[in-house]
Amino acid sequence: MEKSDHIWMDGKLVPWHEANVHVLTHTLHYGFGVFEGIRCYQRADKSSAIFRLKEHVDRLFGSAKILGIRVPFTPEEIENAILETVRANKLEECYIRPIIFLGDNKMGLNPAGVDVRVAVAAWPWGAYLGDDGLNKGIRVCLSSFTRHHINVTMTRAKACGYYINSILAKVEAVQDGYDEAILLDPSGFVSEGSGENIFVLRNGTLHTPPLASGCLDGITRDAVVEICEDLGIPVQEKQLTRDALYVADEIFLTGTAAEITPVREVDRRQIGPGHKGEVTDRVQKAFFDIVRGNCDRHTKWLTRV
Ligand code: PPE
Repeated sequence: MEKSDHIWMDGKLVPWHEANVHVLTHTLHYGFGVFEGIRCYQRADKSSAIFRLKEHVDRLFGSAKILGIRVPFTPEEIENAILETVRANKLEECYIRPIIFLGDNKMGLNPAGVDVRVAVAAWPWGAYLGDDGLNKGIRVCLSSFTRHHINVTMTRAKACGYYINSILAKVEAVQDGYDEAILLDPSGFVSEGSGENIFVLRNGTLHTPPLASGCLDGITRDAVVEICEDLGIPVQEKQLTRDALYVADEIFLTGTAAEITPVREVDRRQIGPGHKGEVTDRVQKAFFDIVRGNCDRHTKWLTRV
């Protein structure tokens, strides 16, 4: 990864190499922490803006609330910490990773009395599934791993430990020669990718699984729903079966890291034209026009650095 100069830790910026924790850090042992992934884009006028900063900070605090973690900062303080981190590192475009984790002053499953700590890192991160993936589409498989049940973990939270499931699915997919994994929910309906929500086009309508499938309440997913309203593309939340993916006209994945990534193949079956479809292309263009400032729609989604 491309390093930057400073990381914000517990209230102040420290040099990248000094942003360390003790080996008995509670979250390192049990995965009980929450995090976010946010992107900052350089705009046409050369300024930089963070995409949906407030929504990401809201979800971060929501995740902490779900897990019962009391954050020793206000959402405004964390928003400012994020802006300060991007500015201090002089990054025009970057990926931002805020994390709330439990410290090292007490071990054991009951987190009562353990220090709650917060860090914000930012570094340059290009296309998550490759430039080719973004332009031509990726190859995915249905995972042998099942996405979390909504009442085993609570899937509205973006919690550290939940990602064991995503990592297992991702590693299996890559080892089997695919770019990404799609996970089914415990009832066998499509949920999402290892780190992306999914949209499926069939006969002119885009479908995306409901949150009850255990997928993350994706902020890019939400943006796509609004973008499609602008474009006049109907979107419906719908339970989708595995074979609905096979006969889809187009499929794309959405996420902060993955942005809008077309899917050209599922389980060795070509999807639609076998490259980025027309609707996917329209949604992707509209998304990049908004984040890169080539249009004046949805400027409320952008926070100037
Ligand atoms: N589902 C999962 C499981 C997920 O991790 C993400 C984001 C999404 C959906 C899309 O959500 P949103 O970013 O709000 O549109 N995954 C983050 C972590 C990726 C990583 O490899 O780390 C991200 O995209 O930042």
